[in-house]
Amino acid sequence: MKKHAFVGLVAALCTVTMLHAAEVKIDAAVTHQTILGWSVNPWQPWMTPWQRDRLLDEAVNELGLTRIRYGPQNGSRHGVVCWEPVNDDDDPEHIRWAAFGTSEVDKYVETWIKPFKQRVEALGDPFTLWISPSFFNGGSTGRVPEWLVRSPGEYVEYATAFLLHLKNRHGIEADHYVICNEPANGNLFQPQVVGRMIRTLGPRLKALGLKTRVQFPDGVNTRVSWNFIQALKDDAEVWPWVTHLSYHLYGSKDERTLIRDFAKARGIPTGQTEYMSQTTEVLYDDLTLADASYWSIYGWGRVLTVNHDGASVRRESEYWNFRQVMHYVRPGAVRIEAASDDASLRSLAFVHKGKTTVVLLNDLKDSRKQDVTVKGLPAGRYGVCRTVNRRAYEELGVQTVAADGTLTLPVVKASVVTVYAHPGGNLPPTVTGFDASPTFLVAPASRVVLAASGTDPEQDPVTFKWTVASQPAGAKVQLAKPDADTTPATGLTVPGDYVFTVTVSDPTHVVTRQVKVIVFAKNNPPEILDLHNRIPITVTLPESKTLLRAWPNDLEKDKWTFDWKVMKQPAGANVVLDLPPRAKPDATARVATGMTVAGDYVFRFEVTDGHNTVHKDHTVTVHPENHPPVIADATARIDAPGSAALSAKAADPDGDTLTHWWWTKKAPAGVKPVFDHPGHASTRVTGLTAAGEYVFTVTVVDRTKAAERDVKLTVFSRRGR
Ligand SMILES: [Ca+2]
Ligand SMILES: [Ca+2]
Ligand SMILES: [Ca+2]
Ligand SMILES: [Ca+2]
Repeated sequence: MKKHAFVGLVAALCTVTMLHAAEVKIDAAVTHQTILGWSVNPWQPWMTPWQRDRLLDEAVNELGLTRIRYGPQNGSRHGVVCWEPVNDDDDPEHIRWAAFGTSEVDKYVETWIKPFKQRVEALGDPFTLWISPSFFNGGSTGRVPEWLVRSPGEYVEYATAFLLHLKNRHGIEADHYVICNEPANGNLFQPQVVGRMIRTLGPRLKALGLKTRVQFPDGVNTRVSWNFIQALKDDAEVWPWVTHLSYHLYGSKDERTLIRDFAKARGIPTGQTEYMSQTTEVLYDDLTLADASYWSIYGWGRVLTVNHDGASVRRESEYWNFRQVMHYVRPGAVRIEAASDDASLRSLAFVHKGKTTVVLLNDLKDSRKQDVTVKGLPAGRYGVCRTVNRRAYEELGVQTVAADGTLTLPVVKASVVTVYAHPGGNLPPTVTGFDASPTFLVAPASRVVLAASGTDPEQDPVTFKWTVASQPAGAKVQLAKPDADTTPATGLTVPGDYVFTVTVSDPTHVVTRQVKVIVFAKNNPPEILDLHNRIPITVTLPESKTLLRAWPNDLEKDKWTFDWKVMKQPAGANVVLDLPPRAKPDATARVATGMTVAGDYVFRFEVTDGHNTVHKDHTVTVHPENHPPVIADATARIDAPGSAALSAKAADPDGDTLTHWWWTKKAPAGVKPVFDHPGHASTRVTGLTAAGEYVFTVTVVDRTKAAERDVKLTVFSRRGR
């Protein structure tokens, strides 16, 4: 009986194996998009330089990111300098640099862009940068100021000043510029506004000698993006400047193939540029349905987290999955056909510099353990590695593909397997973990456990050695098992920084990593990580309220309590702070009302963890009621054939800085008048090449309000004269 049962089991296993043997056919003759960049928008205001380095080593060298998203600061965040908080002056053709928040940009460039770029280029890959400003009416960025949205001249100054500062001060040129992050999603950037900005920005970028071109439209989802593309598809003045079609995925994902086909017809790459719920499924769909060339991590979401301890960085759920693609598929790689005959096993293949990489994604709900035969591989040696259930990746050894181009691999459920061309020789081991637990100590605690892990492409034995690199004077750290991957470290008895080195070796290489543990002398006070007001950001009477927001964090996770205080308000004002409607009772946000008098209001956010109390003050300035500019006169006078002089006289009752924008409201069919200085009170307009009625409009804008005046001009044909 027993014997028969055993035979039966073997037979069943064989049947299972037979049934579940998928085949993936690689066809390098069928090529799709070229991969151009893996993007991220680095941001971690609380990290230390040590953590920044650790984060970027992981993000660039290991995960494989190559591209940064960054944008001008808008809003009123405590301690953050905005890019152009008020219009710099009355001339969009003149940059008054003192009015721009260059220090914030400098800090960002030094903290993130330069060290990131240096790491990408050290790998021999192209670094790329895209700029994306946000103007959410209800968000922390605040609604776009009137002078910025009503004058393409001012908008273009805002954008080009940013790009020029990056280039002239830091030698960094952005590759792409987005007019507005998620246009029409709770902001004023409808398709015609975006179109107007592109038409003005494009020629200016060229005139300034900038290589930056427009990324469009970065809609909140594929439907919105497609609608923007459709709205501007016939605008011949827009498309010469657009070099990247992009979309987010919040909502409809169904228009990816439409965007792909439109982009293909115009020879433009596509990209998925933001989504907070990234998975391998989304990555696969973006690469295969949209033919995405650019793909983005939002923030460090789902890949890496900087802990608040000043020393450690944590890998998140999708880190290892995405590494299976990004680490191996580098900018320049061309996606080629990789057809799987099993819907539960998705496959991707790429060719780069003559080398083929294959990724098998066996991590759908209905995926199962099976042998997979890959056909069509160029003969040669291949490294095979995988991650299972999002755990640290492991090398599975080197395989040789013979002239038949076939490789059969056992593939387990919930795994992502990468087959990469082995460069020959012997490769060093990869360190897949080097961490302390806990990640920090508060005296008198004095013990941590250090743990490292590694994997070797040739499956050489990997050995570990832990040493103490530095410790505070007077400390005598002991490592219980320094030759093991994991060892307790005791004797961290003196507050300060402890740095441990782990040496990870195969028989021919030595790789080192460092782990820092900070021992704090006593409990840490809470940190106020964010403090700002919004809705509106800038309060102008008769508006008299705003929303205050704060975000504290406590390192030891002590229970904290907070208090808001009004520290200062103008005489006659009577500010009241209330919990926002529908907010949870313990929410930190407050609605401030009763700001009925112009002047500065100072709000204090105070937080205590029972041991320490800290606070930050935030000033909200309430501006007096604003009166729109008054246009006293506007004239047009023909001064030469096909040319006219336009002039406006405007004043502001409050003495605000005014900016002008001249545009053509009406012209005979086919005529495109050109303004010398559309942003000046007086400008010449040329190109009035046909007889007929022209209407030129001047828009004059102060801080929050605009006035407009039409000027009519009739051009007669010579015969008519
Ligand atoms: Ca300006
Ligand atoms: Ca200016
Ligand atoms: Ca090795
Ligand atoms: Ca005014």
